[in-house]
Amino acid sequence: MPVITRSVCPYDCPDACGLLVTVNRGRAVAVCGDPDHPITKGFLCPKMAQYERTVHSPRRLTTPLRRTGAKGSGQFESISWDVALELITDRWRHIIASHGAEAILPYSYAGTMGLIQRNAGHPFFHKLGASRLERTICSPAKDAGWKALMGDSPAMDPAEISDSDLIILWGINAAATSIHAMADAQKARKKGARLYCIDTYRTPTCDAADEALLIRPGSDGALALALMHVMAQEGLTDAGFIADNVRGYEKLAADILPDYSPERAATLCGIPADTIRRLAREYAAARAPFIRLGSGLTRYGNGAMTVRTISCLPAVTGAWNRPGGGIFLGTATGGAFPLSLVTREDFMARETRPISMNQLGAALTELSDPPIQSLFVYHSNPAAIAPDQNTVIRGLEREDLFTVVHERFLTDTARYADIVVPATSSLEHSDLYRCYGSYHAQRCHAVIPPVGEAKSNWQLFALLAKHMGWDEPFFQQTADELIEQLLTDDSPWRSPEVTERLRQGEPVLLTPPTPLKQAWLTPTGKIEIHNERESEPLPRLLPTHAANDGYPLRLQPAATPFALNSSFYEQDGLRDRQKCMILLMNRSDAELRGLIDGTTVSVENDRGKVRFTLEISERTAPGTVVTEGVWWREFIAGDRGVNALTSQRLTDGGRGSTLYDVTVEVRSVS
Ligand SMILES: Nc1nc2c(c(=O)[nH]1)N[C@H]1C(S)=C(S)[C@@H](COP(=O)(O)OP(=O)(O)OC[C@H]3O[C@@H](n4cnc5c(=O)[nH]c(N)nc54)[C@H](O)[C@@H]3O)O[C@H]1N2
Ligand SMILES: Nc1nc2c(c(=O)[nH]1)N[C@H]1C(S)=C(S)[C@@H](COP(=O)(O)OP(=O)(O)OC[C@H]3O[C@@H](n4cnc5c(=O)[nH]c(N)nc54)[C@H](O)[C@@H]3O)O[C@H]1N2
Ligand code: SF4
Ligand SMILES: [Mo]
Repeated sequence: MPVITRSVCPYDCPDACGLLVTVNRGRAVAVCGDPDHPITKGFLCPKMAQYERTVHSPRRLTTPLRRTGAKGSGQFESISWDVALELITDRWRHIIASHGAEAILPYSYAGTMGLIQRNAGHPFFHKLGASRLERTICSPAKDAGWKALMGDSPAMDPAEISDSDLIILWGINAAATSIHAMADAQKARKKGARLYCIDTYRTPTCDAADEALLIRPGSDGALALALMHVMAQEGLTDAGFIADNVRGYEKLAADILPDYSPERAATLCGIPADTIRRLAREYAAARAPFIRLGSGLTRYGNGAMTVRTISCLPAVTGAWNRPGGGIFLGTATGGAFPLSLVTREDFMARETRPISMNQLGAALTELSDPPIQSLFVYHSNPAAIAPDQNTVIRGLEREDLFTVVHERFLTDTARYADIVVPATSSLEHSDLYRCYGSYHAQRCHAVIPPVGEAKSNWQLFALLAKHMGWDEPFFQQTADELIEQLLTDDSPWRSPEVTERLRQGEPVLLTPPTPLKQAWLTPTGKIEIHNERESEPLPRLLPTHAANDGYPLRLQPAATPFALNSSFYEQDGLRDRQKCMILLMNRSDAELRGLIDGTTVSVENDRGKVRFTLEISERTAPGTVVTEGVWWREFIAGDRGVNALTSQRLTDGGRGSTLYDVTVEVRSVS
């Protein structure tokens, strides 16, 4: 008899949806959205609607593998777990003896977001004394920009969007990346809210908005400053709110805003001056304007400053004071569970060397003292997702580099491994999930047995600890025991009743201990538009990195609704919906270069050359080309993906990635 069990979507998405999984004879046969989950409300994105096809994909890795061909060739033989663990730990003992443990680099990110499995390697590598990875590919510039203005103030409740009368989806492709936020925005729109979308190309989110503004990549700071310029000039700011809550607005108005007239901003950001004026007046006149800020605009050399500048808007208009008004970047629920019980920084004998995950290429090819001798990758696919793919691959090809990959599939990265070990999917292990799009949390158990000989991240590190000869009881615990420790601790975020419901596997709402939108947790207690602790004390437009690279077209390596970064390419149906690795280009740019729709083109810059199929499209503005998705190499025409064009340069705050800060030239391939 089929049984239906609750689970949680493990992927790096703001929603952490509640799942109902139908299991028959140890196999997941259907997956649907939990109608009782307050965010999911019974509907899933197209990626997860057939999750069973990922879980039981014929491409799943089922045994440990040892490389038999050249690095990257994908030739392997099956070996036992015992042999794999011995090979790994033997080699590490030699490396530690000759180079020290910092010659070992763990690389992990967000294949699974569960608190136990995601962080399972931390205690192991802390005790080993390995180099430490700065896990900064995604949102640190967002955090840095927010912090510079708002300090530790918590995010507003995103559900307030339903009270808003003017919504701006800014640098977020919510129709693809935050489908439940998109649904909420549409519901508010039906109630009368006006919906704007500000993006660099016409996404499905733009199509669903009342008005879409297409902006030049990396120039949103100019738009935000010009909006404030108009508000200042026309007396549209909220002087009372500013006097009580804001520090340094007068300095901004005197020293910076005069430089950003709508006319000047129009030349910088490409949005007409009249449109800027109209938006400024509408925004200021709205009762409760709500901005949902995405990550697109943060991935530039000026990303943190852009976030900080846009986040000034609800402060100068006093939008924070009204239900539905404010800006939402994402929730931070780190305090809800004592995560240090999992990550165990105290296992580190001393602070070890930090290495940016955005600069893996440089780490593998340039670092000395000690050079990286072993790379251990788990729940990440750096050969595909990390910037500057050519340098990353040059590193992975090093004969003297001992690479181990723990994976569900033979990814681009796994193809370069010396040893591959099979990983469970989320339906095969326990975990505890919180999310960054709302204040929900949920715990789940395995609903099916492991596929083949797959082991969870937690089990893998327990086994590695055993093979290292470590006998601490910590590494002998099960994931369930560790989850129970996270739940046992009292926390102001959850009452005993909420904790009990979590234990039972129900989705619950966590309660942030500080009241939202009421107290500004900055050193001065005010929103700090002027912040002298920053190297730039006031918001202003900073340049992007690629502005001076000397290539004429801006490249946007954007998200697709049918994959999540490089995940989900194992599902044939989802891949078919993306067709192939496409480059969207405006007709005028194509004509200028004599490029023909449907043909193969080469996209080039100093870092690489990548082949795409050209699609001439009015979805992109002249000067900007777009590709969606992070394809696996086995499914593309050339031998490099989009990240052969992106760079290892970092953001202005938070040392984040600058994946959108890219310029290129495009040629036909004859
Ligand atoms: N379907 C799907 N869902 C996903 C993902 C996925 O790959 N696919 N990825 C997940 C992850 S890890 C993350 S971090 C989130 C990211 O989700 P989002 O926050 O939506 O971020 P992006 O999709 O990177 O970028 C959003 C939009 O910003 C635009 N953009 C780029 N540069 C600029 C700019 O300078 N100004 C403005 N205004 N817009 C700009 C891009 O064209 C894009 O349409 O989504 C998560 N959800
Ligand atoms: N061009 C371009 N590059 C990008 C982006 C982009 O939009 N465009 N987005 C960037 C962003 S925002 C992010 S967050 C990063 C994401 O980069 P990653 O975190 O590397 O994300 P994925 O590409 O989803 O790869 C995750 C891998 O983990 C594996 N996995 C899943 N569950 C488990 C598990 O339980 N255990 C183990 N061991 N493995 C598991 C999956 O099979 C998958 O291969 O990519 C970045 N790179
Ligand atoms: S990827 Fe996001 S929208 Fe899709 S099921 Fe998972 S949490 Fe929900
Ligand atoms: Mo991300």
